[in-house]
Amino acid sequence: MKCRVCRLPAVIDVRRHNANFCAEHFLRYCRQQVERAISAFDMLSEGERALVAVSGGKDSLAIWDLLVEAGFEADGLYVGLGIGEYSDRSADHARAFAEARGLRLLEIDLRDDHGYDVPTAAVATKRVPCSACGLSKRHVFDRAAIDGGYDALVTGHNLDDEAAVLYGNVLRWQTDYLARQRPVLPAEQGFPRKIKPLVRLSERETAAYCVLQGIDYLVEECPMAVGNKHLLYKDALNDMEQKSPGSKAEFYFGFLARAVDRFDNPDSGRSVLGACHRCGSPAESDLCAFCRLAERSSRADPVPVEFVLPKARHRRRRGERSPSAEAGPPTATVSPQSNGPAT
Ligand code: Q46
Ligand code: ZN
Ligand code: ZN
Repeated sequence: MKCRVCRLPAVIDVRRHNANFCAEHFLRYCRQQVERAISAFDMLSEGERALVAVSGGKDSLAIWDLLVEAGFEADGLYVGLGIGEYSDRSADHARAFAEARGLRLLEIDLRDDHGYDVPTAAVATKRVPCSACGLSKRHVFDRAAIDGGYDALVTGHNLDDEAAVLYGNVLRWQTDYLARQRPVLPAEQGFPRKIKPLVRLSERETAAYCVLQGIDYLVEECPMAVGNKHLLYKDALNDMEQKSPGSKAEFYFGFLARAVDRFDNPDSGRSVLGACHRCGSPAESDLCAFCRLAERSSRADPVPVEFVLPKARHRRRRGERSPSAEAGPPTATVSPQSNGPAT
């Protein structure tokens, strides 16, 4: 197996491009894919400041690294979710990455700063943990990007994430979600611009990028992710990709090129929003959804993470594999591992 560019021994194959790369040219390929995404979708311009939502996993650390390498001013934001030891370990990886590179990492802790954590919110509001978590993260990231005067909020969603979300939205014909499933959402009504510069790279490629760049990311998945539908969709798409390389990219980029605009519906856009009386964020009523969740959850007794994990424990006891297993390691020489969804 030889590198497509220099003919030296390759360390990774990228089947959807029918290409193999040595370490140097694979890293160059990753940088080019990110630059192409940024310019093709007008994500970020020279001199603009970005805030990267950092989880300590491969995608968020890879995109932070790639943006800084590309010359952008990019700070990180880590949100402590209170998901037991998993959160402690993710914070360690995010901090170590920032410290080693002299980058600025902002930190917000749901328990310290808002009086609750994800397991407690899930029980107090009778939501599934990922729903309570997603709502919290979206609010905290949006708020921090606006308050910090950043030009864009960056998330580490990769091609696998976007194809899986698209698959789920199509399965249920969630037309409102389909209309908003774009790699860049402009700033509007008190929300920051949101960009996903990793959409041209697969999960396996961002993991390989980290391995080759010496980025020590958290491999472990969030314990709440086990059994969630996003991972099932990823599994289904991985099966297809293995038999027909390039399917995921065709599915996702074909949607962006030929279908997403068809879901535009002026009546289904965000209604004109007022401001939350408590935090000032855009809201449909007196309190925004986050403040309602925070108010209920901060009044509840703290719930240990184990309490909201029965399904995951049950699956592990039965010896089932995690649905996030990837389509196979890149090569014998680079063996990055998978972890949970982006950010
Ligand atoms: S949403 Fe769900 Fe993730 Fe939050 S609870 Fe874990 S798996 S971290 S991206
Ligand atoms: Zn090469
Ligand atoms: Zn609010």
